[in-house]
Amino acid sequence: MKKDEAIAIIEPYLTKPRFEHTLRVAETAVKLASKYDVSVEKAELAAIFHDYCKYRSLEVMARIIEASSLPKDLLEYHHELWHGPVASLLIEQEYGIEDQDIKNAIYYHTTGRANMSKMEMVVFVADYIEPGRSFEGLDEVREMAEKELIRTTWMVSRNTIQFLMRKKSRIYPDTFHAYNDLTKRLDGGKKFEL
Ligand code: DGI
Ligand code: FE
Ligand code: FE
Repeated sequence: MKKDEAIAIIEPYLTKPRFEHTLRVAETAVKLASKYDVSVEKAELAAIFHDYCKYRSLEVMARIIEASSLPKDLLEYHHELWHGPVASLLIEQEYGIEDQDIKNAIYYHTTGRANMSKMEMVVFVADYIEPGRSFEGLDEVREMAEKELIRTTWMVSRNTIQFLMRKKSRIYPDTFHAYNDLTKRLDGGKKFEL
């Protein structure tokens, strides 16, 4: 699918600020993809669709999760976690997008997971650092994004968990799996770190 076609598909489903966020995530993902040597076209398409289901009704998303192969434990966690997995399913059903790299980048863009691919990291990081964002500690993450993809992804994962814990939110297992796995990849798999 061409970029312009994808943009025309998602626009009616999003608010204006969310649409603009999406375009900035796509631009950021393109830059990261070319820097870190993953397919620019796939990263761009994944970014364009990453929040495709952000504003679907909770009832409809819950029904899709129940009726599909998506993990049912999603329903026990915040509905904010549903839009990525649901979008990865719907883009295949509705537009025939079968590419697993694209689908995984969309699926895991909110939580991350263990063993993230470079494509998954590119979209996960782009969503966090796009120029419209203003999180605490973002300058440090943006600087790192110029240098090291795994360390950058680790910072995003750590910051997200810290933010969620401060809010006393429940944290989905994949969110922790991402952090643990990235920590291991950074420290070379040392076994006895506290
Ligand atoms: O869709 P966006 O707003 O662009 O960004 P997103 O899909 O990365 O994240 C949506 C929200 O989900 C964000 O506030 C962080 C939150 N989140 C990420 N992991 C978890 C989580 N919320 C809960 N409750 N549990 C998680 O594990
Ligand atoms: Fe999202
Ligand atoms: Fe987003």
